Amino acid sequence: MAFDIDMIKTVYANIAEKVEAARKVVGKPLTLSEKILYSHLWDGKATKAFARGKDYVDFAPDRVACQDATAQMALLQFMHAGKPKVAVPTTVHCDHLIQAKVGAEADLQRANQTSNEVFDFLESVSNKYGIGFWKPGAGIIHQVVLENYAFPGGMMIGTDSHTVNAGGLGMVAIGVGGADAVDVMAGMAWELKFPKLIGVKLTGKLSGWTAPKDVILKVADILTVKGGTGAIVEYFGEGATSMSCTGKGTICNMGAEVGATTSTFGYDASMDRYLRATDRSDVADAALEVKEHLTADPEVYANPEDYFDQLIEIDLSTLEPHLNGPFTPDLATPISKMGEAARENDWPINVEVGLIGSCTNSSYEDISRAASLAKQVADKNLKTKSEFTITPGSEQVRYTIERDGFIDTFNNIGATVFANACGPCIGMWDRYGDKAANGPRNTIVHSFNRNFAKRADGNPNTLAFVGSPELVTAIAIAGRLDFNPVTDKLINEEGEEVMLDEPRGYELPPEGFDVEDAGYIAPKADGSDVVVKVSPTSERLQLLAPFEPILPEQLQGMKLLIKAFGKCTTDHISMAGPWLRYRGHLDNIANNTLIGAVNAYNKKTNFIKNQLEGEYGGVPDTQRAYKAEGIKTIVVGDHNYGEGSSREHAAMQPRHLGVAAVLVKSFARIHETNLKKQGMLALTFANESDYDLIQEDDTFNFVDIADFTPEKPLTIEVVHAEGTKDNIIANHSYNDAQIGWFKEGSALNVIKRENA
Ligand code: MIC
Ligand code: SF4
Repeated sequence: MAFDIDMIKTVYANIAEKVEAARKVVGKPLTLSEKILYSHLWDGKATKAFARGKDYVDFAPDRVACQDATAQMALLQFMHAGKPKVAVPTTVHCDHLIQAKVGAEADLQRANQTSNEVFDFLESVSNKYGIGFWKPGAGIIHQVVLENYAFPGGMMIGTDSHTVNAGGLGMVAIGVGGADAVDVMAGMAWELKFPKLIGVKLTGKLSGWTAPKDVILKVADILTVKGGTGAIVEYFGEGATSMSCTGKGTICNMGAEVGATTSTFGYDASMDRYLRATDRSDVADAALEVKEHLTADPEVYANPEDYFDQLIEIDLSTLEPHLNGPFTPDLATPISKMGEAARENDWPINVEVGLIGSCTNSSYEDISRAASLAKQVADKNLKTKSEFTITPGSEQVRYTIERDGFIDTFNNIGATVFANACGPCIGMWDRYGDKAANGPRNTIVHSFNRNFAKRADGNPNTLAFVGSPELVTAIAIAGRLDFNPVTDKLINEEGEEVMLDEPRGYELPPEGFDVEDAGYIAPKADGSDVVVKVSPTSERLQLLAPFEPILPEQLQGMKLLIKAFGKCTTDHISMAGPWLRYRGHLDNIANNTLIGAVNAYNKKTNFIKNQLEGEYGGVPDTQRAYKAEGIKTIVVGDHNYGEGSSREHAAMQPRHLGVAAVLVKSFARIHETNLKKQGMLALTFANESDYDLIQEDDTFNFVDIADFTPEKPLTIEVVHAEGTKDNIIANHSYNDAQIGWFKEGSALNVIKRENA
């Protein structure tokens, strides 16, 4: 039986009426995305149509999920909300804090020792506030959510950007910062700008070496890392319905890499099969009864150009396997062109490690198809040239693939099976000990989703390419980046030329899924007597103190902290890997603030001018020096600033250290909201080229901040060292409520006051 089946049944009981009301106000047939959005309005049935990309709307999501690295900050904030229990079903998943080193068992044991304090904290907070707890080793949040909680037509939020994975089961699932999760857990409305809609029509059918992963690698090529910003991507067509539910999950998962708010697919038979295979026939039966509301109206998919803001068409029958990278997930190369591209760009051809699994690609289908290749190594007398690792997405998947012999098959090619956790995907891969920073230039291929510099192993000289698990396995066998399994032969141990047969697998386990201990711990019905312990001397956890409002007079005479050059993702602003250990301790983690950002004036990282002394130093130290003098600062950046993770640390750390404003060419959605929630100014250049006016010794005055109003740009007077001045116009997207967060110091301060 499914978790929270009553909640799901209530959603379905009201859906017909809500969709009908929406159709009336919108005045035309509806996309699936609109049906889900309009049936989750905080105010009940729709009474007016919303302008896409413009109107802020209050929603009522059905559930919340948090992972360990972000849950700490989310729950530390929730503890201030003054509520005895979470208002909607919520879960916490321990997955990010487990380092991959030798293999599942030993790594898990080590994590349980080193992060014991944090896991205990999360378990006790969960127990107190009625939150379901998935212990370390249970699996990666998004895989566990897909297997247990996602349901067609539902809406959820999660404190991780890949929450969008649940779109594979026809949800609108959105990644948010912890402060947004607090709103929903506290029983309040959750606000989102009504998204634009991008339609992706999939014609043809996948076959041979091409996998669902290649669809999203291609979409990333088309849309780039910011092309989906502010939009929901809705997939449809025969190529969509002929694909597995978990394959759809992969596509939705990596929608985060194009900046999309989320991605989704209409309900179809693959979802029915997946729900039943994961022991949720009750949800499948209930969904069947309302199935016309769980996909778009037929007119929409017949004439998509009339309903979507942008339309993309991909023919799966001609789609080639791709590898995207290095250093950015949208640099797509079809495998047939990889040899040429690698030579042109001087990418090392030799592949050192192939890594499969992660939240993106560890379905039974993925693993069984990859195993069918691994099996050929022995059958064809080959030798695997690269190292090979697997990180299963959940204990249920791991248990089942072990039972079915796939782990043995991988072991036969010398694989290492890591714990069911994020591990190498988030820099929790101890590949070089303490030598990562100066590691050798090398190439790896993986089936994860992100490949920013240092992301996997902390080595800035590792070039990571993203591909399907099948392609990664084939490349690991060949040991070469330019190996095209569709056309190329390998030489086996007998000196004979052999080709790999196309991968084959099973959509779902023929014998069904199985697991002994899935790793779930239910909370107490009444947790009021549970005491949450945080030691005042802990270096891992620190209770939060409310932020003081930033006053208009503090926004005069501000200094430039850093003008960031080029890509500045949340990994650059608040690095993961070794720093994950401080995710519950704001002051300690603040010591990594912006250390990955490139200083536009000298192209160095973590080396900026301290305007008080005239000396150069690290970003956190310099910022702490300004803070000691009571001087507020501003961070300047390029396009898509804050791309990547949902981690609100990237906003809270600068806030804690005294940064008051961030002025950039454009923002990634989650990060912009995170800055607003923490009571900061998130601004964009009205005129992008004004970025070039900013100089290293500048002082900033927010001349009209007293008149901070929606829709009205702010003027910043920039005073250069030699005394000349420029006036810069800064746009913002704050509405009245968000200006209220700024004025009161943070969104949490507002909640606290309202609940007092
Ligand atoms: C990621 O993939 O970058 C993460 C780690 O899962 C993050 C969350 C985090 O920083 O804790 C995300 O994607 O939101
Ligand atoms: Fe974990 Fe990587 Fe998935 Fe993020 S993308 S949840 S780090 S496996």
